[in-house]
Amino acid sequence: KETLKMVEWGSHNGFHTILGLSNVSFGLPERKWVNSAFLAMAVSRGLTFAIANPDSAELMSVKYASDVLTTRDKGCRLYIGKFQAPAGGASPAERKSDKDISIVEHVYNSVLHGDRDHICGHVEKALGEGVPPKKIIDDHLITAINKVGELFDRREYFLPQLIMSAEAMKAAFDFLEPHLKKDESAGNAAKKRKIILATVKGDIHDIGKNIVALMLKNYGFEVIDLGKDVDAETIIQSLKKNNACIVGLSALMTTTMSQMKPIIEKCRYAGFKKTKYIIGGAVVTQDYADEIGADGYAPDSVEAVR
Ligand code: B1M
Repeated sequence: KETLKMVEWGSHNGFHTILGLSNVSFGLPERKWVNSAFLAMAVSRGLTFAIANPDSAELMSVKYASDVLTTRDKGCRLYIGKFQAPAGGASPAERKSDKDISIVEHVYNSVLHGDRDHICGHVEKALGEGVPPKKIIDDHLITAINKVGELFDRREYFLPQLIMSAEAMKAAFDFLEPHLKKDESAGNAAKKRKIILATVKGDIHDIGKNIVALMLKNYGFEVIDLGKDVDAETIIQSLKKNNACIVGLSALMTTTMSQMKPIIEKCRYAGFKKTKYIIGGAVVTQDYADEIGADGYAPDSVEAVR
């Protein structure tokens, strides 16, 4: 208890602490369990270093798990690296050396490995080499996030990796947005048409919806993006305020696509009967759009513009 108090005092007062663990279990059988418990308790009080046996699997497992819980292991990279099944599709061993791959492969890999810090540099270089922004999105960013989805499906990737890949993807989109706007040649027909976009209530997937927004803007639509997890009331308020002629809804999950029907019904009930309602998202189909009385369905962003 006194030792733990001291560790806590050190961490609150700006000192690093180092602790030999094993005396605590002296004279006991199966000492590794007591040592591991003591390590976890000390880490929770802010211990910096431990003198411990790195060959003890139990102790090292506690160390990896504690580093997750204290956020020393950002994005759980080390924890997942340690415990992920060796078949992991993107394990470091399978990676080609950095110098052997093209710039667009770097872009792809940055999404695959959730590398938010370097993706924009790679995207910038790819643009510099003349790769069109739309091609970077379609052929490299989207294919990469789909690969991430596949690995997640196979339980070779885990939620933190999904999140980091999504964040890398977002950084790349934000970077590409002004470049896409330069492509505006085809966009005049739609100029000044307003469209409200939203991912439906209960659903926080917004990568696809953001791509659709980007593409619509590129083609001259004025996009009012209400974001994700959006309820019918928010959409109705936005319709009242903005007089948009189209509402676009996105849903990525079987559990949330059912939100689309009541949202459309509520908007119509609120008086927006002439408004067109279009829907999309990986789980949505033309049949479903017909079934819920949507005016349109688009499987991808290009079709959404059309
Ligand atoms: Co999640 N997730 N996720 N996820 N995620 C899926 C969708 C899932 C299929 C993965 C899986 O389990 N196999 C699964 C849903 C299963 C189902 O219902 N069928 C799933 C799950 C279960 C979950 C959680 C519940 C996981 C959990 O917590 N246990 C949780 C959900 C939380 C919630 O929403 N309440 C969750 C969370 C997340 C992250 C936060 C980690 C992250 C999202 C980050 C973000 O979006 N900011 C994430 C991701 C990245 C995925 C996958 C891997 C990729 C989705 C994606 O961005 N695809 C996905 C697996 C997969 O798809 N293989 C998965 C790329 C994107 C470009 O495609 O969105 O389809 P898409 O958009 C396309 C078209 O569909 C179309 O155009 C776009 C461009 O071509 N389109 C429209 C889209 N919207 C449109 C609207 C239109 C027109 C066209 O008109 C308006």
